[in-house]
Amino acid sequence: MKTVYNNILQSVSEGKKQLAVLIDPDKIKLEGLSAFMQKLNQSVATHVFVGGSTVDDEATEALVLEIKKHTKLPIVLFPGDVTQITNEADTLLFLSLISGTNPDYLIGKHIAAVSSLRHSTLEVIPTGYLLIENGKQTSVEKVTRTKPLSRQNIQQIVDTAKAGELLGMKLIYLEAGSGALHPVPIEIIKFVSQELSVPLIVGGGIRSKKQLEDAYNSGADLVVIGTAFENTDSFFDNIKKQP
Ligand code: 1GP
Repeated sequence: MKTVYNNILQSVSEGKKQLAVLIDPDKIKLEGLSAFMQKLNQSVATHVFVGGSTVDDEATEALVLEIKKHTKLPIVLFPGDVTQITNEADTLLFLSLISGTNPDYLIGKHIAAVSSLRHSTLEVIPTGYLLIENGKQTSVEKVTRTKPLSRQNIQQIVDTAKAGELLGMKLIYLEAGSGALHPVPIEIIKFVSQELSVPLIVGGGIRSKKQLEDAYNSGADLVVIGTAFENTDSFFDNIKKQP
């Protein structure tokens, strides 16, 4: 069902903040998935994102099939590469890395994806993806061979995000990078969210409830968290559904 985007818009209009738990097929062990998903279902998470920078070809589909057995939450592909596209998910973030100038990540990979998407039932959401400097080099930077935008140059970040919206992108994603030392600064989230009329996703390096709330209070509509769950699932204690 192609409703994930409309549901995001609906939540934004109702002032409901959204949370995606990112599962990287390279990092999760399928044996532990059932217990992990049980905690996820008891949390306020609204989406499951699946993806990683470097993933074996078949791993994404196998993981999505397994996740589906455990949750009714929408499964959204957040792919590092074309090989991670699978019809088994609900939705695909069709990412354009607009903070960089590598043509592969602006149009090349998209063309390569068309043969998988032409007859697909996936909901495809064009998404402007901006990598923001976080204090260390991240996998996205290495894999895409692009430089992140400087945290100091807020206007450039705002203009890049707005350019994405004007190009027709339906979501803008501010990314500090998985395992970032510092999440995207709140000033950047504030200025970007004030400029946009499409929903704003923020992720990378968020490891505490305070950082999560800071991102929401600054204007993030949907926050993505992955690494905080990887070594321990105790982070779920911070985001339990209230009875
Ligand atoms: C990475 O934004 C996501 O693409 C989540 O980052 O793994 O640091 O939570 P973390």
